[in-house]
Amino acid sequence: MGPDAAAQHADDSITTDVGLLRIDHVGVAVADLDAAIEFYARVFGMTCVHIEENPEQGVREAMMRVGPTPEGGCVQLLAPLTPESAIAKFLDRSGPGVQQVAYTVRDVEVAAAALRERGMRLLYDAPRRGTAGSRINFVHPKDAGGVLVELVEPA
Ligand code: V0V
Repeated sequence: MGPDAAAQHADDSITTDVGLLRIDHVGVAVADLDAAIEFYARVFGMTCVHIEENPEQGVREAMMRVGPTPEGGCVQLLAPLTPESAIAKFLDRSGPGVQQVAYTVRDVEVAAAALRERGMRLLYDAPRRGTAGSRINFVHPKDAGGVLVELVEPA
């Protein structure tokens, strides 16, 4: 058994599959949403397929489709709605750039429980509302190698 397999078998009590299906989107913090939409369309040829305000998350966001079909995935542009929002804080600390990596999951509650079982801190006790009626939760970046990981169960 190689080191990877050994690590996998280190705790036989962990049995629940996290249920990742694919990369849902990569989230990028921006100061000006309209300017960022124009930039990603003009420079990379991406198409804006959805714009939404999410007051609970403190964001105005745009989904930019990569490539001609939905299988290409999306970049999510995230602009702060208020100075207290997570995105405003991120911009103050790090400037514009990648703020999160989001995975589509079969069931966000199952995924969260499976990750808690593996010692990860989930930010919410229960899923909250994300883009287009999805249900979302996050793994704290300090538990995931410095990456804010979002779990997305589509509507
Ligand atoms: C903070 N840190 C990060 C980070 N944010 N590291 C990597 N990526 C990030 N995005 C680091 C930071 O540099 C500090 O490192 C440490 O974490 C501070 O931890 P903290 O005091 O808990 O930090 P806060 O108060 O800045 O909060 C960070 C968290 C917050 C992740 C807890 O941003 C949050 O609640 N995020 C989840 C909600 C969210 O991001 N909403 C916007 C997207 P040092 O200095 O200690 O080393 S909304 C969305 O995605 C939607 C609607 C959707 O997809 O549908």
